[in-house]
Amino acid sequence: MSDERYDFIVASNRLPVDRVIDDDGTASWRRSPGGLVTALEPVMRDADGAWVGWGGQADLELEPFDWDGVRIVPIKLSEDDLEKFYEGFCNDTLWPLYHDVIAPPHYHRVWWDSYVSVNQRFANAIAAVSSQGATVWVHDYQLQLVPRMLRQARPDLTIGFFNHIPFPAYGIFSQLPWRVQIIEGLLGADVIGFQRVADAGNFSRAVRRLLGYSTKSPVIEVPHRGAHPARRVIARAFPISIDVAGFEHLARSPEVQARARQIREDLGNPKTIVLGVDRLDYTKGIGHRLKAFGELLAEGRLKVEDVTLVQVASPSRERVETYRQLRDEIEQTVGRINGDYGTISHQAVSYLHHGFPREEMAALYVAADVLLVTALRDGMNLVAKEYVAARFDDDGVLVLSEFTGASDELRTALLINPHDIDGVKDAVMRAIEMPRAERRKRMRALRKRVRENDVTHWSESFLRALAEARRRAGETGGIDALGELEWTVDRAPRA
Ligand code: GDG
Repeated sequence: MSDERYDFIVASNRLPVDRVIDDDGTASWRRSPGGLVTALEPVMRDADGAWVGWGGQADLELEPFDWDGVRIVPIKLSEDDLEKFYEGFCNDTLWPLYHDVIAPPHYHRVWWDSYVSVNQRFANAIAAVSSQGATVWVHDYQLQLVPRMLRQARPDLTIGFFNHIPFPAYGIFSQLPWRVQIIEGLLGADVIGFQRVADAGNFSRAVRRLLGYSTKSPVIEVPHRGAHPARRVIARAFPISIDVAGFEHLARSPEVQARARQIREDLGNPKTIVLGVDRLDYTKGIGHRLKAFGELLAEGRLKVEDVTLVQVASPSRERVETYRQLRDEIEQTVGRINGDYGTISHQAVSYLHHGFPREEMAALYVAADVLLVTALRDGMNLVAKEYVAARFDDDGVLVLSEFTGASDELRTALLINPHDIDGVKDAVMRAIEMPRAERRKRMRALRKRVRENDVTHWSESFLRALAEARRRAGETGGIDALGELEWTVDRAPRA
């Protein structure tokens, strides 16, 4: 590895680029879709940044390289790491635990050992590329031990952590056999960001209960221990968002508009298109949504000629058994509904189990009269925000689960409790029958809210809090780098 050092480092389980093999067999890198890349790209370029993460293929050993002005530092994960760290501890222990045990979490000590060793690998790689006094931003539940490991190796660094998924209430979190290690791992950061105020509250409570530290929102006092001086850690909400202007721009394009018209035609010109877009994940409540829709058809409140439910269920974590079972259940339900209510010319549910380009997603949002989000627990839910961003015509109705982080902001959506199937059915009917004036009023309020907090605003506020934390800590190392970063953030274009 070269000895180049960087002032700003982002670490996430996946790199912001995907490795693609062209027809002639040569490998190249393509920007992966996703808001995080968009949010951090300007900051990364201006602040001389590096991104540390896994390249998406097992056993791939690659040297760091430059990609579009960003230094990419690939971390190798073996087949064994994937099985124990990624599919095991991340996706079958932490994911269900942090989503209110909707599915049972599995606790295996060998998975935990792998989690520790992969986190250490990330921490070592970050430490190796960080210049003196650099700022490091670590992302998500796969890397919760990194902040502490990094602080031990490099006390000169300023460390931020953002949790993209919920942080559960103490009664649930306390199941985790390694709960103290996780809390201590996170407390290595200067600023810990969560999606919702409630998530930050749950974290602070876990700190009080498990470690007895005093907390006064948003400050957690970490006492002096051994060679480590007392510190203050900030834990608070920074609700993530999307590239609002970019999404609206896409939705306005003539191609996307034409495609939206085509989609409606291809579906047999129903009066109403109801849309669901989710990774095929048990947290998204796809089964609850289908149940409500099926009952509305069974009761004759909806007619298959009038309404189509388009459900995009993008493939996810297909090597994890719970996800395989979920797919079978969902597809059986879809088959049953279509068998019972479909006609030769009209399908009740148009079910799509594949990923689509962003343009197609935008066209679906433009075509959909109602977007149905029934997540049983969701850190934020960006799909809801994308739908709002795409509706520059101030039309369309958002039906939104109150168990999403987005529901804290998007108060003029039709808010639902997805466990209350009758309530979901009534909300769907209300959305379908809503007069144009009410649709416009609600959508305008939603759009105002989403525009106020776009993804640039999100990353700026997090990095500002991090810079502030460093200033307060009174550290001397890296002050110059900090000044530069702040300047960059202030200058970052607003969408
Ligand atoms: C986690 C948290 C939090 C989906 N299918 C396709 C596609 N997508 C895009 C959507 C959206 C994104 O994926 C999904 O984001 P969500 O927020 O809805 O959900 P998670 O994947 O579970 O994300 C979540 C998020 O992190 C950010 O912090 O909000 O709570 O669970 O952007 O549009 N995009 C394309 N084709 C698809 O088929 N191009």
